[in-house]
Amino acid sequence: MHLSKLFIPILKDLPSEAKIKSHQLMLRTGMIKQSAAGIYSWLPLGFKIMKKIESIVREEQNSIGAQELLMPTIQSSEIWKESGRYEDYGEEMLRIKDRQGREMLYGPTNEELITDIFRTSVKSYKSLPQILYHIQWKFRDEIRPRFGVMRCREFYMKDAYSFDVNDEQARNSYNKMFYSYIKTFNRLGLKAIPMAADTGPIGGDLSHEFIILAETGESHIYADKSILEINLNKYEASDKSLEEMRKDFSSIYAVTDEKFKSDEFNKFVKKENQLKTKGIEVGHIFYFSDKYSKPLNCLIDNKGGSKTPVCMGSYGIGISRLVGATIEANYNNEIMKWPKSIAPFDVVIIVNISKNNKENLEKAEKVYKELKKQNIDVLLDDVDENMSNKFKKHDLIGIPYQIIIGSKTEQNKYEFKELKSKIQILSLDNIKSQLKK
Ligand code: P5A
Repeated sequence: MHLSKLFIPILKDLPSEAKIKSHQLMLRTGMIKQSAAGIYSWLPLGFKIMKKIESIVREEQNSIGAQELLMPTIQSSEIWKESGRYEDYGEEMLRIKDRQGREMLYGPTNEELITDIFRTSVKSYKSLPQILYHIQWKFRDEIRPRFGVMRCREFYMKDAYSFDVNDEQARNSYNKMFYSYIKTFNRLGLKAIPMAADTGPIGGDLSHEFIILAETGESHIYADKSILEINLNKYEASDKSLEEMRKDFSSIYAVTDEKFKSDEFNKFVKKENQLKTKGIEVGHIFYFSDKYSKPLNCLIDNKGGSKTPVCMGSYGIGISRLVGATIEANYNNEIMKWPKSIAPFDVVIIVNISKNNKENLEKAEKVYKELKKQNIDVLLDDVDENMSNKFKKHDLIGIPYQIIIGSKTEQNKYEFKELKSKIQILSLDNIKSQLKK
């Protein structure tokens, strides 16, 4: 890609409506554009990053055997009346009437709809366990949408639903998802802490929020630092080992402000181990057994021949929120550096073309072609602009590696830099192998 041809509407000034750094950066680098309060268009740069996050989430869901499907955004109110949540959900639910006067809604979540799909198809314990998921837009008419994509009204979520024959197996599904969440966030370059949580309008008695540390987060968190040290490699994929893992996490003090009591904190956590900071909820998982299957009559034949409501859990990841959360975790001192797994490009060639320097541009095009041949996703900054502006701009766009082609470069050597580190002078082969690594 050539930057001169890309649709990246960069803003010169800090947008005044944005209060936190992720919101500022996303507007400045043209990742999103607000279309109404809490509703955004995703422009090419932001969209590309969100899609990369989505693919990692999808790969990890598939790897635990979850099956992808796609449910619509608009739902009928009937099933919500069956579950009893139509009234309970209150003003956060966007209610719509179609031309026949039927009550519809823009789904804030999909427990009812997936239960309806499941109840008409699966009848026997023999086909369980199953996990189904989709990645789809949700709408919640938040009273105060703010902080850009962090708390918006329309947002993109991965939501999965597990179906099991009994409580014990349902807890195994819960643990499997718990494990896969920690792995997913690691791959996104984030350290997420699972914390026991309240269940709110989703319901149930077992629930964890996955929170990443960030000063600008909306949740206050209180934890024992040792929770950051738990090594996942210790655990195997067996039910027993995953139960152990969840217990190990749960045995270490980690709560958000809803559950915080200072006397308990001081009793259970040594002074030097106390971690008091803020965080962002990027995922939330729930086990609620028959809360939906019972009223919606989603029954399965169990081994003994009788019918029982299927045991269910639901598991969410805020994919659009993760774009902002990753920025909060990685943007410091006017420099953003995307984790390599989700960076918008692998590397940018920054070329000095002031005074119409044709020689530099030709050199840059050659390097560009070489890297493309190696399947490296490269951006060529061929915009006619002075170098100091270019550097400032790329500090914000956050592509993790830069090749700088300016007056200083000697024959067949290039300035190569990883963001936030020193420049190296390297041959193109050397650069290629570093990027490949
Ligand atoms: C779990 C999946 C649920 O909705 N039902 C299906 C359950 N859980 S949740 O905690 O309410 O949401 C899951 C994740 O979605 C993100 N999220 C949001 N992102 C941006 N703006 C919002 N207004 C918003 N609300 C929820 C969060 O990451 C949350 O963990």
